[in-house]
Amino acid sequence: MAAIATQLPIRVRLKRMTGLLVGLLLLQALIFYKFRPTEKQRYTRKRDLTLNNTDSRRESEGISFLSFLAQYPVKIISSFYGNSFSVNTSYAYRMSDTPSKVNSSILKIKDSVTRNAEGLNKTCSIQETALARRRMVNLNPPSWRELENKFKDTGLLPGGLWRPKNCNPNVHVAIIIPFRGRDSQLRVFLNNMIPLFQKQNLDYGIFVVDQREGPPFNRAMLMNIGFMESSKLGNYNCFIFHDVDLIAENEFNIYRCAEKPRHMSVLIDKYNYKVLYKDIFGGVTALTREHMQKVNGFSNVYFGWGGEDDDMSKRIRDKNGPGLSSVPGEIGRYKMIKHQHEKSNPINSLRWDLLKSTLNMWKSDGLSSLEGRYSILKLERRPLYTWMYTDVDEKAILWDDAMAKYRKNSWVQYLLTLNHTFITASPSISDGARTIHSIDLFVKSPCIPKCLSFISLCVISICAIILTNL
Ligand code: UDH
Ligand code: MN
Repeated sequence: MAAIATQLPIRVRLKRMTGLLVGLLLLQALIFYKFRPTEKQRYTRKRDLTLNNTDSRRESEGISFLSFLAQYPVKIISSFYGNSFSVNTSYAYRMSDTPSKVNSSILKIKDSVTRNAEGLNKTCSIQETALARRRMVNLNPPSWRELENKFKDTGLLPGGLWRPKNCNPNVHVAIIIPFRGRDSQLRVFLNNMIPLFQKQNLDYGIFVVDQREGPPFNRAMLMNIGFMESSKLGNYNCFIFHDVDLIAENEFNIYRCAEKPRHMSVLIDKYNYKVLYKDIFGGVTALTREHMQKVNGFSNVYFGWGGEDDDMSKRIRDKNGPGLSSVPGEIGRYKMIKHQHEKSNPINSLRWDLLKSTLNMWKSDGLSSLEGRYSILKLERRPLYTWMYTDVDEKAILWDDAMAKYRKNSWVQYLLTLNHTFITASPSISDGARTIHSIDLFVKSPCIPKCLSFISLCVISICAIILTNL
């Protein structure tokens, strides 16, 4: 075969090879599509879990089942007391592998700024002549060492808190940054924004709410968490929710709250300094404690990109809501640090449906449904900001009754089975004296799709090597 092939002109051989390679790739795509793993196959089944129960009365109450499950590292998020599990049903469980909560009250620090006599009586004001309408922004990220050196003599307190010395502020501003894996953007943000906050004579603290890896990013819930947790650390009365990649260009954009919730990032360079749509409320927004309480904060159910800001816009514009205001465009000018779209923040395909329910759901979804659905894994007073490392319990949020109508949605299903374990209880066999339940515990096995693509790539490469030798 090889001998015949070498006699063929090179052009014919190349043509033949490309044809075959394309054919093989198509075949691979076909095989991949045909044999793609089903949801069940993506899980490894643990067969050792069989429950032989002899106490059928307790069994029917579900008690033995629960105590049996207690041996395993799973946390039950749906109870099924009373409702026997003798039918084929799937329940979602979450591994309870999160470290214990941090007691944030021990980290509370006192106001350690000593003001002079004059400062004690004077309320803080802003020296407008010092402000620039077009400031120079520097989008190159400095190192952490450079940053800490730059600000070390500005009177920052641990955790990045700062207060003016010569006056008595009546507004206490918490800057809340929803965050995950954008270290260099955070450095650019601090480098540009700390000088602005200090120039504006703000009494402020910066809180970076960092979502632990796992479920898709949940920007709005992180902002709720920042609101709750920063309130435990200081008496903040104005909350500015701030994307880490937005840098203010006009120093007259004062970081204070207004009578109505305020949209601050009105014109962004990425969108050619155009307002994207009416009533937009994303990017940088300022709300007082009262505003937040009145609308029950942000929604917690928006995992992935999109929708959460429009949900808040609807909450505040509701007929009994506090209303929406925005700074004039010329003042609300921002640069967005260039970035890619993260895989861990996929577009939320459920967002349009969720937005239709905002006005029915807001009372039960928000600050009032936050408790017990997140944990603060670490809380650190870093030199330039307070770091809140947070774990969001997506199963607990999505298993809420209010979300029941969306349970069949593929996005919700994906989130509920993500990286976690679920259990199938198969029909029980009862011989009168004892009931046998066979319970399958499925643990996600990420290997199957990966192995498949690896194997098919190997096959393609081997074929290609053989073909080039034809
Ligand atoms: N974020 C992270 N890590 C992530 C994803 C998001 O820290 O992996 C934070 C970060 O603060 C970021 C913010 O969430 O600035 C918003 O995410 P994004 O920068 O990916 O969003 P994008 O720039 O959207 O695409 C800006 C809003 C545009 C229009 C509003 C439509 N409703
Ligand atoms: Mn962005």
